[in-house]
Amino acid sequence: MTKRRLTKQQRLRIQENQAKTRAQVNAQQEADEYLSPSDLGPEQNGRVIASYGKQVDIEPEQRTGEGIRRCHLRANLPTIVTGDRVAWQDGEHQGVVTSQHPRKSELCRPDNRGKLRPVAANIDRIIIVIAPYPEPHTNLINRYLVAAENQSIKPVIILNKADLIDDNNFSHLNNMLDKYLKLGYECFLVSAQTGEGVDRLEDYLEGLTSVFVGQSGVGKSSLLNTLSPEINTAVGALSASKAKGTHTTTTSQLFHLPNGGDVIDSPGIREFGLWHLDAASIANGFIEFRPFLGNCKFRDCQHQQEPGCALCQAVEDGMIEKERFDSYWHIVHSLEQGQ
Ligand SMILES: Nc1nc2c(ncn2[C@@H]2O[C@H](COP(=O)(O)OP(=O)(O)O)[C@@H](O)[C@H]2O)c(=O)[nH]1
Ligand SMILES: [Mg+2]
Ligand SMILES: [Zn+2]
Repeated sequence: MTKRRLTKQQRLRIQENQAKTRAQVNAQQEADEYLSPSDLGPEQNGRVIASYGKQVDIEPEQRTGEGIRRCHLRANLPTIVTGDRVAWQDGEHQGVVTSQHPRKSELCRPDNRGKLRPVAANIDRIIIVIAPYPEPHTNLINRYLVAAENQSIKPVIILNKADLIDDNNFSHLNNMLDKYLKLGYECFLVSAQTGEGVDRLEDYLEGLTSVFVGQSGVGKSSLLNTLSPEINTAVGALSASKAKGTHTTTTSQLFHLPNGGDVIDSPGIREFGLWHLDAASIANGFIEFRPFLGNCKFRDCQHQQEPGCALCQAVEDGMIEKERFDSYWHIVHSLEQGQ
């Protein structure tokens, strides 16, 4: 077959047609956007279960998994993210989000320029998953805790792979969890493999919106899969489409657990906690430091060996564990080195 070359005129006509099609699509979108309120259904409340930048999927309130509608966003709305509660109106082709309800909490991460941007909203718990293997590092756990505390979202520690606890690692893990329990953190023991503790975890998650974070290999995928098999399939597809650069990718998705409770998940959220924080925020994220912060002799105290440092004194008096104070320093230094 001979390859047909297009004349200049034919090429122009094709371009013209493409431009026309694009204009029609844009006009339809604009028409949708400027539908008068009378063309739209009554205002109702809903929750964003996926966000695609200029569009979102909304689930009507009280209708779990039903009546999900793609909506565009009225101009001048603040950034709308997965988990947001909004007012919206349904339309013929699409709905319209008309306002955002106040957020209870937000999970933010820095963008390319270092400015914090919300990636998910209205989260009740950050579930930090650890396991006997890969061995849990307290510095990493503390870093997740600090990140959660700075976003004012309650962190919980889950030790997964309980089936791998043996005589060799028992006392180390027990001591570690004991210290976190004494600081007031809730801890759970589960095994995604044997199902041990999973019922208790399901009960705990009921009525809450949670995110799961933690080092690679601790069993986040396995746990989420045990709780709701749809999550990993969807999140896997999400990261695959991101790798391909598909532009309809959502930043995160909200999933309902069969027994009640919601999980917001995305590859980006699983990495939460490894982002930059300044020294003051890090100190503030060590909850037992809080009563002493602001009591140092020098207002700009670096809590090193300055005279009159309230934190150093608290460590000396046994009010703050030396290990946590050292960990504070470790995190400050590692972040200074951009890690
Ligand atoms: N023994 C045991 N292995 C587990 C458990 N949960 C997950 N694993 C294994 O740990 C590895 C990492 O799990 P994965 O879910 O991919 O971890 P993720 O990187 O945190 O998502 C896999 O080989 C899992 O089969 C568990 O409760 N017990
Ligand atoms: Mg995984
Ligand atoms: Zn100080």
